[in-house]
Amino acid sequence: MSVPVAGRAAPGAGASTWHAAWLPPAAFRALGARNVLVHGDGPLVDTVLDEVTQACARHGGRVWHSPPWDVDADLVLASRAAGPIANAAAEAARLGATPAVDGTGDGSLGDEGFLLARVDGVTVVLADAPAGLLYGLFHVVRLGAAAFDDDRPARRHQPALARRILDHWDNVAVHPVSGQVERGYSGGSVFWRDGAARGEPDRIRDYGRLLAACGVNAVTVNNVNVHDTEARLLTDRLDEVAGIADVLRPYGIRVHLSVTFAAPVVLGGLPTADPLDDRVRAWWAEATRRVYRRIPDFGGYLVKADSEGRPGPFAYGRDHADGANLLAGALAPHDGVVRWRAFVYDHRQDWRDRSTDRARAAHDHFAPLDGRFRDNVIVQVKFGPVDFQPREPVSPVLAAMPATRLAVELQVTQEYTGQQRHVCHLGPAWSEVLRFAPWGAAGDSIADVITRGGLVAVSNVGDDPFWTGHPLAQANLYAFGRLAWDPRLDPGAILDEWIGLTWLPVTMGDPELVRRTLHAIMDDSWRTYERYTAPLGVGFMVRPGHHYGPDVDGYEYTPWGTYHFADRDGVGVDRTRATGTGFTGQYPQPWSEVYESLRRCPDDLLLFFHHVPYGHVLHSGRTVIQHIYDTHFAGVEEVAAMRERWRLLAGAFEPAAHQRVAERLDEQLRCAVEWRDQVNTYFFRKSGVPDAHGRRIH
Ligand code: GCW
Repeated sequence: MSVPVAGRAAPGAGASTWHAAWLPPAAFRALGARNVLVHGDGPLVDTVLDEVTQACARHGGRVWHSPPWDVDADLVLASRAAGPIANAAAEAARLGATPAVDGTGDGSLGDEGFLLARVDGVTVVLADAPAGLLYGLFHVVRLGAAAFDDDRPARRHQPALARRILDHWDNVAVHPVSGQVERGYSGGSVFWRDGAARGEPDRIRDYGRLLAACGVNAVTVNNVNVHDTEARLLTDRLDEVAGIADVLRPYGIRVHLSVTFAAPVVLGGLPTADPLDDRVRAWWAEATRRVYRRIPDFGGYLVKADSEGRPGPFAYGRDHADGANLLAGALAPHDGVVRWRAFVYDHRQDWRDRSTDRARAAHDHFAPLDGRFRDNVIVQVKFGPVDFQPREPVSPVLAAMPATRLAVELQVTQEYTGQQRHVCHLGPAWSEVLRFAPWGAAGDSIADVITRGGLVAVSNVGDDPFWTGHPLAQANLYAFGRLAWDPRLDPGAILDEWIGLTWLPVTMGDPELVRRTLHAIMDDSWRTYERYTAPLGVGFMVRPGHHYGPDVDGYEYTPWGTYHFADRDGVGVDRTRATGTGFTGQYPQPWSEVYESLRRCPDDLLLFFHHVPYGHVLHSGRTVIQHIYDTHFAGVEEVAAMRERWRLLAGAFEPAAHQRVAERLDEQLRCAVEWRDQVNTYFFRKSGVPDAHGRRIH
């Protein structure tokens, strides 16, 4: 039987109500059955030691931390700073592995890196800093028995990005519109409930542990829409933030806070929040000093300003650089950063005005400011120019600010990708973004662009027993962490890791069948979702407000700037320089030309960039209208097939997990049918063009 083991995942404690996700005790079997020597000291090394101790207690191995080391170790986890090990074989292994560190790069493993080597029958993990040892430990867990293969070559592992951050859109107080977690589909918040900190450190600790095991090293504990209660986390409610920081620290995770730009007014009683006002500057400096006094390793602030009604520098005639630099100045003495979101656009647009283009907004606002931001400002850019749609081009802002630290923001919470009721495995989508080369194949990729800023995502976690509502949505969280650690990883291989860690063969049965089935359901599920929703990159067509399910014209005549412009002749948004909004001009070559050209524009983004007649022939050889019909029929069939596949696994899992996914697949199919019928009917009625295959359209 293959089971994601229920029960408390963290070492030591008894059973609880949430699942172990990708760290069930059985995942530690290979490591826990061995003799393990841990060499080094400090809080994170203690975490390593705890983990190993629990694993060995469970699986029959033994652990040593201090002399006498009368052991033939199978695994040595050693901090290099701790010096020689007074055990001949372990020391020989340590020394044997060392040249592989010294021989490459700058001879250092950095703050978070580690070396994994196999020397004379001993597996060795070396690190220069305790966090590296922790990541090395989790890598050994990930490898399982393979970590002990004699032919394993020595390999250094270092994260490509130093900042790997999850933002929680969690409210402290339940908000009348957005609830406890804005765009949350996994129950309540793991941090807050009904206006107060939940005070459940076990669960937060388990969360931190899961995050560390996939590489995440920072968490923002409250929503970017900072309401009145949440604003006070910065001042008189700072203890609650510190409490969370204390619990996450042993897993190498730093805490960040979303703050309101109006804080000096709403919290400090000043008459202004003008970034150039000395009183305002002094207020932020003092507030920040207090934060660091209480949380010395505090990560920094996250700000949504002049966006969707949030306060910002515009009210004082200042720009985003003035605003961001104000907070950066307060944070700089403490080595903190401010992440300033580039998600700025006019949400009170007139739909009649074809010249305003929401896609242009971030670049229009931010590109001219390149070079003006202080060093500890990170401009955080949503991956696409509009808003986390299933398919968007990569934001041109990412190619327009070479003198600014940039981070990409992804959305793990599935606001626009099925709200964790639909299987939509996003690893492949994110991988495309990270590999995108804005200056052409020979130039840097997005992963290179964000080296100094990092990768950020909106978390999909809540207090749901499966953490993510849909048990298979855990894979998105895992994939985010792994891609942030190494953006070149293959998303299929990441999914395979997650499957191997999470769905463990516990007694009997056919783990390979489970693995194959999960791949068959998940690998292409993002494209399946795309097929039955808005076509060819045009986006939205979701129900306004909650954003679930189809409503083709739901946003068409609204102020939000998310239109498709379908009429009887054609569909799509003309964003060309020649005849449209000029958005294509925000890209460098070659994309500026590729997107501008009707002939060269990739099919999957055609309607994002061009308004075309229904009879326009795609590269695929099909007309746009026939593509719409075909993909919508195909998408539904694919979901039906997913559901069948899952059904075949009944009995292979703990019933609760199987049932939860089964119910959601029922809903996904219902919803996909709804999408298919509304979209196909809408375009049939608009265009009058029948389906070439005569299928039923209403
Ligand atoms: O997509 C929109 C969401 C809002 C969110 C906003 C943002 C937190 O619908 O709920 O607000 O993006 O990213 O700020």
